[in-house]
Amino acid sequence: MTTLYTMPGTCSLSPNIAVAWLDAPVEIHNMAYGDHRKDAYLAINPKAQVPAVRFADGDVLTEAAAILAWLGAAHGKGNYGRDTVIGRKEAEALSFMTSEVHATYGGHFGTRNFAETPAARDEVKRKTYEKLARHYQRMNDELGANGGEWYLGKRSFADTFLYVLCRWIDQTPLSIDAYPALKQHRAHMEADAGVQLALKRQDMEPLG
Ligand SMILES: N[C@@H](CCC(=O)N[C@@H](CS)C(=O)NCC(=O)O)C(=O)O
Repeated sequence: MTTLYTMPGTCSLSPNIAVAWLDAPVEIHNMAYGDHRKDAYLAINPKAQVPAVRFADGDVLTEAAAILAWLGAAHGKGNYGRDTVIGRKEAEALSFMTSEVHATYGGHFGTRNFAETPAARDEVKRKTYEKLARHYQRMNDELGANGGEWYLGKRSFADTFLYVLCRWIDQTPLSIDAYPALKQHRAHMEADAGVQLALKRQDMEPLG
């Protein structure tokens, strides 16, 4: 059996939604927060991060964008080919969301990794939220320009990662209210049966 490892609240929700959308034969193993640092999981992913996929032969795939690319290729029934405009744009959007926006969240979730004194940490946070605001504005504008329903104008895995980012904003001083297209997208995602199933499998609730 192929297994996707997740933890509540984390970006692993993105491939979890993709599994639900594709009805892919992938078991969801939702760990309690902290289990990712225990030996059993470190043997699977020594980076101590989710998501990770373990295949029946023991091979392991990590990194959300790579897992989504594999899911589309293996289980997308021809709808997730990269050699199409949407396929190329999806790869671009997922790289941006994971390597730029998610990485910027390091200054919020892991401020201590960037500065030692309380004053320096405050500065890191201030700069982090300034940068995140620019990222959210960019994504809001992109979504709006593409019609407002799906990030790329048509449903893609970019929507699954965008939803994660639009949940995390509530943990920052920024507000989803400042980004009307993103706010509408978040509500739209929460009305989706696949998203609801993934949330349940990951022991999470819609934000409403
Ligand atoms: N570059 C990785 C980042 C994965 C990552 O940062 N995962 C977070 C959850 S969103 C994690 O597992 N953090 C471990 C922790 O909180 O200690 C990816 O895109 O998959």
